Amino acid sequence: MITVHSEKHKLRNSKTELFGGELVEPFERPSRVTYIMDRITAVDLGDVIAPDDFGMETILQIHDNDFVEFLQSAWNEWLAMGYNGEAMTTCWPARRMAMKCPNHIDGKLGYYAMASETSISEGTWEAAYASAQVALTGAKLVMEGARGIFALCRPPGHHAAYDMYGGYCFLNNAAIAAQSFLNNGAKRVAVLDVDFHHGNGTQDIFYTRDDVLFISLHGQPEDAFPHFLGYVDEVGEGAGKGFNINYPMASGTGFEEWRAALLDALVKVKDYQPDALVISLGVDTFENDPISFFKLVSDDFTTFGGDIAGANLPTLFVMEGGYDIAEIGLNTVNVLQGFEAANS
Ligand code: SP5
Ligand code: ZN
Repeated sequence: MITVHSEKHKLRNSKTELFGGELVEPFERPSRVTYIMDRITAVDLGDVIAPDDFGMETILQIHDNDFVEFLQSAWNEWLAMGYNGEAMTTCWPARRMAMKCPNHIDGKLGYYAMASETSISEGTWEAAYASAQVALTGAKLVMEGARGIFALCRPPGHHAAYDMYGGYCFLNNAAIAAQSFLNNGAKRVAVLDVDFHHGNGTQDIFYTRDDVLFISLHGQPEDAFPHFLGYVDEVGEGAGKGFNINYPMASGTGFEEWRAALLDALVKVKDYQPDALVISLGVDTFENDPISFFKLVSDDFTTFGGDIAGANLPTLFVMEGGYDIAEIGLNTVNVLQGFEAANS
């Protein structure tokens, strides 16, 4: 399998994440990609290629223009204030407050943030842009006939909504890839999100649309980030009704139960008859993940890669989360190898 990878991910190297009331080194850090690349090389998964540059067009079909401009200017606006730390929000438009974007960077951060753990740092925009180009390049290779492609996106994307960043995400790479399939002739695209966390951003972006089926398997919102979306009764709206499906699961969920949800989801994917399948691939479902509560073991990732291959669809894997850094390479590449073995 070909991997698309950009060195520019390293430009996203924030020093601070708000966790447990402290500023800690972010879980979402550059070495995640180093470990994945090391494993790709070690098992000789296939060629690794740099992305093309497709510009802003598809990004602006998915995201609000003012939001994208905010991402581009936020770091400099923050620096201009003379602050010493990285840019993070301390306020929000909470219930019954005005939904108007303020002028001051402190207000803008609150307006566009869906969570405050994620600092905006120097180079964040450049890395997020490159990550979206990795996804777009992967989509192009699938459209040209590849059965499976790995878009090694970093920073991740599935928490980024039409006009919100957070959860370590800035641009929604999976949504941008799905839109790119549609722009180039696909009639329908399915996005299946297997990251531990609910893909609130992807759900938000496609909630009223019937040309993208969104399905997410995740820790139940009562107990897991992003906490405010991901319930079973969120089924889509208007034309999108019936095209959003959530599988929230409890703390301690192991592979048997998780796989039953996956197989159910894959039946719904097949019934939809999409022209392409995008997998939002997070491996934070792993038993030793430091911020999650599912109990998958490394061999389970191989098994479910094979299950995904069983859908027999042109498939783009888009990297999302996974924070047990020592095992992230093994678990991620196991999915891709499981997919390839089932296809051969
Ligand atoms: C892409 C992705 O996986 N983003 C995840 C962002 C999660 N950020 C908030 C984490 C809060 C975790 N609290 C867990 C407590 C564990 N004891
Ligand atoms: Zn996650």
